[in-house]
Amino acid sequence: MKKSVTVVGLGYVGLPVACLCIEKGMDVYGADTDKKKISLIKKGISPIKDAYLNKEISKIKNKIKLTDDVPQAVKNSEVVIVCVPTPVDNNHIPDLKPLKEACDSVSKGIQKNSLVLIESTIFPGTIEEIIKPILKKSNVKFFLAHCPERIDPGNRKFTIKDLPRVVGGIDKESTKKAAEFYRSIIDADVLELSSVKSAEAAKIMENAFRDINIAFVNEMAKSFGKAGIDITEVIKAASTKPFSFMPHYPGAGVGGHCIAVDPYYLIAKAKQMGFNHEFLILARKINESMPSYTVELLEQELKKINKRLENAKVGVLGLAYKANVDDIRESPALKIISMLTEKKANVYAYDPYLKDNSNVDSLNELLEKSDYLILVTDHKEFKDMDIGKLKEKGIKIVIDGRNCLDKEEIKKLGIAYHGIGSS
Ligand code: SAJ
Repeated sequence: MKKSVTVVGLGYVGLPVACLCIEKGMDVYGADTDKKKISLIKKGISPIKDAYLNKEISKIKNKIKLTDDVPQAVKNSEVVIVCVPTPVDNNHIPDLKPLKEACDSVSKGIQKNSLVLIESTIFPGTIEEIIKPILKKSNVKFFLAHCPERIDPGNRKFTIKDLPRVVGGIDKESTKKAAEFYRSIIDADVLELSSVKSAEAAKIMENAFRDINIAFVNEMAKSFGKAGIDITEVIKAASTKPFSFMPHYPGAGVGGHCIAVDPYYLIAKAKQMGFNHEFLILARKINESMPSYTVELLEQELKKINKRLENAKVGVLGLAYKANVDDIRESPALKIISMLTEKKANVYAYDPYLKDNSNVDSLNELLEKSDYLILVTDHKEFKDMDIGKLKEKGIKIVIDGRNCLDKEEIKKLGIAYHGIGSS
C-alpha cells in the first residue's frame, strides 16, 4: 500500500523532500499558501533557481498533488512533513507565526496514528511547549518528531539524499517511526536521539558554530587589515595544518535564512531560561558590523582621492546572500545599499540571479554607470569578469567584499583595491 505524505511548505526544504518521496513511490500532497509557487510547480518550473530542483520538478509535476488546503491533504496522509520558514523579526526575535499556522492547519485534518515531522529550524523546547499543544487540539493520537533540515542551497555535492540526518521524537515510538521514515527515503545515516530537545539543539549548534567561526575570521580580518597582513594568505597558511583548523572566510557580511538567523533562536530561548549567550551575541554583532565596515573601506579609499560618498557613482555587485543562488534574505547587500543611499551616493546594483531586484540590466551597464565598485556576492559571473573592462569603463576603486577578485591584476591597472583584510 503506497505511503501517503503531505509536505507543508514547498520552499528550498519542502520541494526536495517532496521530490524524494515521489521518487520513492509515495503518494505526495504538496501544500503551500503561495498560489504563484503552486502554479509554477504545476508547469514544471521550480520557484527556486536551482539546477537540481529544476530537473526534479519537471519529473514530478504530474505526480505531486498540489493544494493550498492543508487539512484536506493531511486527512489523506499518514506522514506530514512541515517545512515552513522560521524567521526572526527586525529585532531578531524568533517569529514562529508561519510554523504555528501550519501546525494549526495540520491539527484540523490529522488522522489517528499519523506521523508529524517538523523540519523547520526551531529552538529547544518548541516541539513540546508549542507544537504538541497545537496538534493535540485534533484529539487524536499522533507521533511527533523533529528532523532538522540540512539542505545547503546550491550544493551539488551534498543533496538531500546523501545528507546524514538526526531525529528526536516526543516519545520513543515517535523517534523510531521518524527514523524509519527517513531511512526509507535517504541513503545516508539517520541518528536517533534520546530527546526531541537534542534534535532541536543539534541544528542550532551546527549553525551557531558556523556563525562564530565566520565572526572569528571577520575580526581577524579587521585586525590584519590594520597591520597590512593579507588574511587570505594567512588562512591558506593555517589551512596547511591537516587537523583542528577549519577555514572560514571574511566577507561583507553574513546573510541567509540559516546562519544569520538560527543563533537568535537559541539566544532568545536561553534568555527565557536565564542564560545570556554573550559569545553568540558578540559573534552576531561582529558579523552584523561587516556591511558598514565594507562601506567604510570605500570611504577611506575615496578620502585618499579627496572624494566623498555624496553623489559618488557606486556599483554594487551582487544582491543574493551567497554565491550562485537567487535568495536575497538577510543579504548584506541590502544593508550596504541602504547605507550608501543614506550617504547620498548614486547606487547601481546588479545581480544575475536577481534581475528584478537589480536597477541596471547587466554587469556592463553597471560598469558604464559606476566609478567605484563594491563586490558583495561572489557569483561566478563576477569572479570570471574581464578585469581589463574595469579600466576601460573608468572604474577607480574596487572594494572586494569576498576577496574573490585578482587584486594584483586590478592594482596593475592603476585601480585602487581593498578586500576584507586583504589589500
Ligand atoms: N559566509 C562568510 N564566510 C564563510 C562562509 C559563509 O562570510 O566562511 C557568509 C556567506 O557569504 C553567506 C552566509 O555567511 O552570506 C551564510 O553562508 P553559508 O555558506 O553558511 O550558507 P547557508 O546560509 O545556505 O548555510 C547552509 C546551512 N545549511 C543548513 O542550515 C541546513 C549551513 O548549516 C551550512 O553549513 C552551509 O549551508 C554550508 O556549509 O554551505
